[in-house]
Amino acid sequence: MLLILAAINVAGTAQQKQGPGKSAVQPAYSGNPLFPGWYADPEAVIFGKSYCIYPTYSAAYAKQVFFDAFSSPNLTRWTKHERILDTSAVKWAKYALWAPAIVEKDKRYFLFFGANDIQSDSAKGGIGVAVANNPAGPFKDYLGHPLVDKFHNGAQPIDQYVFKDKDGQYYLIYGGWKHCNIAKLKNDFTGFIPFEDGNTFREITPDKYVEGPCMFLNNGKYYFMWSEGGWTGPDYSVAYAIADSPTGPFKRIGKILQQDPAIANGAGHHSIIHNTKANKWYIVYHRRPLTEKAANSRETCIEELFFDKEGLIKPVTITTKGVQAQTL
Ligand code: FUB
Repeated sequence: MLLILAAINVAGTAQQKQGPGKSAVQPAYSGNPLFPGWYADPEAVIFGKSYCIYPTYSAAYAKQVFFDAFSSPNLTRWTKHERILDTSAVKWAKYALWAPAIVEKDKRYFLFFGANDIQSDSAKGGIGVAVANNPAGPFKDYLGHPLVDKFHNGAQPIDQYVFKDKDGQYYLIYGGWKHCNIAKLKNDFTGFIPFEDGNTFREITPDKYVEGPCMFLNNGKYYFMWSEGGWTGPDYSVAYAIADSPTGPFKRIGKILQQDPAIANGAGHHSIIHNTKANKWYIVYHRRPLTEKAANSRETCIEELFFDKEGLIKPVTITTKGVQAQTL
C-alpha cells in the first residue's frame, strides 16, 4: 500500500520542489477553487496520507477524452496527475468521460466512469470500469465492455458511485435522467449479484432526484445525497435523505448546498470525505463562477460539512476561502 501511494506522494514532492517561486510556507486555507481549470463532478477520496480528487474534465464532449486527478497532503497544496485514464485505453469509450468513482481493493484501484452519454439502449457506451496498480494510473479498461450499457428503471447509465457497506459488500449507485438505481457488485467487479427478489437494478429514486448520487455512513445511518435542478443552470443543488439500509427507503430531507448569488452559481455534483483522525467532514463539489455563463465553466471547490445533534446535515455556506489546512 505504502509503495503504491508513494507515486502520488513522490509526485507531489517533486512538483513542490520544482515550482518556480513556490513558497515553502503552507497556506492556512485551501482557497476556492482548489486548483485551476474547469473540472466538475469531483470524486474526493482519502488514500493513505493523501486527499485525492478525481473530477470530470469539464469541456465540450469531443474534448472529454481523459481524466486528470489531483492529490494533496493537507487540502491546500494540490498536485495534478495528468491523463490518468484516456479513451485510447478503452476501445468502446469515445467521448463524454464523466464523473469518476474510485475504490481501492486488494491492492488495486478501480475507476468507474461514464462514457459516450448514451441516449438509448441501442447506443454504445454507459458505465465502465478501469483498473490500475497506482491511484495516479495509468488506468486500463478492466472489462473490455461497459459494466452497465442499458437503461434500467429509466436511469441513464451515468454518474456512478461505489459504496462499500459495513459487511464489505460493494454497491453501484448511479443514474441520470431523474432515476437512481442501486445494484450489488460482484466481489471482483465484473458484474452484479441479483437482489433476493431476482432483480439486479433496484430503483431508489427520492423526490426531486436528478443525478450525481453518493452515499456514506455516519453513526450507523446511511446518508444518501444527490443533485437536483439542471447542471447547466444556476439552480443546480444538492439534497439528501437518511435511511437504515443502503436500499432505503429514502425520504428527501432537504437541500444543503446551492448557489449564493454573491459567490457562485450551479453548486452541485459533490462527494464527501471524512478525516477520521481530526473528525472533520468535507464536501467537495463544483460550481460556476459568477463571471461565467458557459455550461462547462465549472470549478472544483471544498467546504467543511457539519452535522447537528440529531445527525442532520447543516446547510453549507459556499466560500472563496475554502477550508483550513488539515493533514491526515
Ligand atoms: O459533467 C457531466 C455531467 O454534468 C455529469 O454527469 C452530471 O452529473 C453533470 O454534473
